Amino acid sequence: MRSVAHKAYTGPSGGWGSVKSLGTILNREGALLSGPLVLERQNKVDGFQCVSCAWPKPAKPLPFEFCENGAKATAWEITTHRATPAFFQTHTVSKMLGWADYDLEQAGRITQPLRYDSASDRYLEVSWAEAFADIGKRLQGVQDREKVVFYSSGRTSNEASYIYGLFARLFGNNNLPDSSNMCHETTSVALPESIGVPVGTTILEDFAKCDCLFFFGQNAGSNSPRMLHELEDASKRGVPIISYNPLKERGLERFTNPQSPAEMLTLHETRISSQYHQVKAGGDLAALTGICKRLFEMDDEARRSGGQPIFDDAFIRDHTHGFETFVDWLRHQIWEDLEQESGLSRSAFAATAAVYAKSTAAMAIYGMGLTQHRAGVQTIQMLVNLLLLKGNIGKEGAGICPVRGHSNVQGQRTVGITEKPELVPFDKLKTQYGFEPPEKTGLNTVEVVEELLAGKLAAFIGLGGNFARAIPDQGRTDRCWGGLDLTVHITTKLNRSHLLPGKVSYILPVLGRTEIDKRETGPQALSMEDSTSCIHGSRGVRPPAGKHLKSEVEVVAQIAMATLDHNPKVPWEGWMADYTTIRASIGETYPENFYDYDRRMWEPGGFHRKLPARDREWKTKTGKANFITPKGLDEDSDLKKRGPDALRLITLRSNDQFNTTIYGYSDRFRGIEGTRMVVFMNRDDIARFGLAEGEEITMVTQSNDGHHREASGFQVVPYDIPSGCIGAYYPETNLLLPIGHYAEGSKTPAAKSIPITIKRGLVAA
Ligand SMILES: Nc1nc2c(c(=O)[nH]1)N[C@H]1C(S)=C(S)[C@@H](COP(=O)(O)OP(=O)(O)OC[C@H]3O[C@@H](n4cnc5c(=O)[nH]c(N)nc54)[C@H](O)[C@@H]3O)O[C@H]1N2
Ligand SMILES: Nc1nc2c(c(=O)[nH]1)N[C@H]1C(S)=C(S)[C@@H](COP(=O)(O)OP(=O)(O)OC[C@H]3O[C@@H](n4cnc5c(=O)[nH]c(N)nc54)[C@H](O)[C@@H]3O)O[C@H]1N2
Ligand SMILES: [Mo]
Repeated sequence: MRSVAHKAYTGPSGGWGSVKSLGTILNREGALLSGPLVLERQNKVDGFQCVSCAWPKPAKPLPFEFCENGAKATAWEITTHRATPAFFQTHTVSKMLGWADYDLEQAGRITQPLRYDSASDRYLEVSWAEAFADIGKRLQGVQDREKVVFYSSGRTSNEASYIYGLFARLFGNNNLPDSSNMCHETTSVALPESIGVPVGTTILEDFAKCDCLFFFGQNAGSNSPRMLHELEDASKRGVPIISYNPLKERGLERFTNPQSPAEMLTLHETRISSQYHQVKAGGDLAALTGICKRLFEMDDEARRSGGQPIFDDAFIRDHTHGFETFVDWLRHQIWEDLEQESGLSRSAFAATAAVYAKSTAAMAIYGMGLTQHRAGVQTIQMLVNLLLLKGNIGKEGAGICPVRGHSNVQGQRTVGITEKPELVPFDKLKTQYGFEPPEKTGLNTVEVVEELLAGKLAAFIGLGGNFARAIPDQGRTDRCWGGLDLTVHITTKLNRSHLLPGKVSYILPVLGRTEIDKRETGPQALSMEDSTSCIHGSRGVRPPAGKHLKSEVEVVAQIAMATLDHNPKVPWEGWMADYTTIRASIGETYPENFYDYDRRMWEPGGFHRKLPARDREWKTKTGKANFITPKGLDEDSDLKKRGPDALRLITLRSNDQFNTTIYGYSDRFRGIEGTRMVVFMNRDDIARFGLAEGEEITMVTQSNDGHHREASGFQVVPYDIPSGCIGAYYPETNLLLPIGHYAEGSKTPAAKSIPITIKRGLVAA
């Protein structure tokens, strides 16, 4: 076992630590030796879009427009390590199932298509032609078309996503779950009800114009580090940045710009947050209620004393609905309840309200700390309520800013990857392709897992991602994959999902986004949409990692052709030969957003998709922006019934991973080196349970669905986290997350509030 080394990190985010960490991975992956270093082409017009997060790429990029983690993601893809057929000859699947996630991906880029051979328990080389023909034949043979799942992870381009969604519908279902179901689906459900759009309303330029920033449950320092430049600029302008987060995250505290020689040499640090409130996990709904309630008091006092009202009366009158009901509900909330639920004092709400009251343009940024809770939808809607009180939607420098995860997760949704048929213009698909798309709502991620557990699925196709490792109840589901007739993984590197084969199983290796994708008509470009609804072109610049690799577009098209009856209206061959024709087809399906697509995607900074809420056009049922009054304040009322020993587990990312891809064992900002098997605990809780620092504990999930879930071997690390909350890394904790524990309304797994108890040692009672 790796030993824990916990030493509090005193440096800033960015800075020399960032340079050192990057050097280590570039070296290890051989990225410095394997031809031209491509980092200078990252996030540039005519270069490639970063494969890491979805933070926007500015029109006027820095000389090096990438961050430590974006560069790590590139190094990970351009690695010199290769997982060849000889590698798969050497290692059986059962043996590799025992390997750590890190070791699996360290095998390197997969070079040839592979098919599982159960007799030898190995993946063996197969030809592309054989693979496509067999997959097509087996899919054709599935009588009940509802039993096939077409998963995708949010890295896939708009072009591959569009044809993949169409393939599923031509095949006969809307089973298009995506990583977004585990991520910002809560946003996609909450925002349309509130403001009539499923995505954020801010653009990069708003940062320069805002005078107040809220930061709820997003860890910019690790997960969207390029945002630190915007935050640094805002901080230097004196903009207050108010953070709500149970953990003190270094990126939200202070930053040294690694791209500024002056800052690096003088060790200059910029403070990021001006207020930092360590809210209890799941306590944001109560905290936001407290802030709104205090604002209401202040507004009342101002009006009574003849001062300037705090609320934007004209905006509320002309643009919103539900204000009276909301205010009436606020009046009835009791301060003590709000304090108890949030773990914060009334003075914290007042401090936030005082700053907000004075602001003229405020932005609210948030991430998984809000979406992955049972009350996630209501919490996001409460954050919008706070903005609406002062007219902060559809105004320069203001708005709501969900920080998306994967680099094209938002774009996939825009071009049709969704299980919800009402989000896709079926009338357009009908005329374009001459077929009747299936009307029935497809399965989302949670529902796929439920069907998997019930033994009801026949086939699973994964366009990227690591579904089996990223989902809840990973332990229980591991045993079910073998029951499927077919599993197909379209991928770049080996991961755990590939080691859970169905009766017939394929691994199909594809080009990464950094690589040159040459077709009959020349090198091809792809496109992605960032967190601010800007669509960018992307062109690979490196030679492919192997001569047998195919593009995602080709793999999807070939499987579709092998599976579906010929339809002259669907130009699979043409799409494969020239991706501009896919963009033309996307433009036909979505003319409002994608006209002149091929030209506009190369505009510096990308082109903006139309967002009615930005222009104060409200596409909601009431025709207005809605104040939505929550049903209650509890994240998990059951937890109280479970007694004082029940804790709320937050599952987290380290600074050395991208989701289930583990780059290494160093979480510099949290002072963890050499291991990921740690549990962050408040010192009072450590004392209360009679534990010692470094002691190993077992976590046991508290659930009433009749299944026992436990995980052992987590070493106790004292940490600045509210009592009653503990933190541990994802995906090591996914076997503790029950499939039924998700956000109401969106079914996003509630990975930030798993009710658990702990036991000493390795064995749970
Ligand atoms: N380097 C790197 N970049 C990434 C990723 C990665 O793994 N590595 N993943 C990508 C993906 S897919 C996504 S979705 C994003 C994820 O990026 P984030 O949204 O930042 O996700 P997390 O790291 O899971 O945690 C979010 C933060 O929420 C806080 N938090 C937890 N519970 C609560 C709560 O109840 N209230 C509040 N206010 N805060 C809470 C945690 O302390 C943590 O700081 O990043 C993307 N970018
Ligand atoms: N407990 C807990 N669970 C969570 C979360 C959490 O915070 N806590 N977060 C959730 C979130 S926000 C997300 S987004 C999901 C992530 O779920 P996924 O998106 O399914 O998982 P990733 O780990 O991002 O997928 C990594 C794999 O993608 C493949 N890959 C990489 N690049 C490419 C490429 O260019 N093409 C193809 N075809 N494949 C490629 C590689 O094989 C790599 O192993 O996990 C969710 N699960
Ligand atoms: Mo995500």
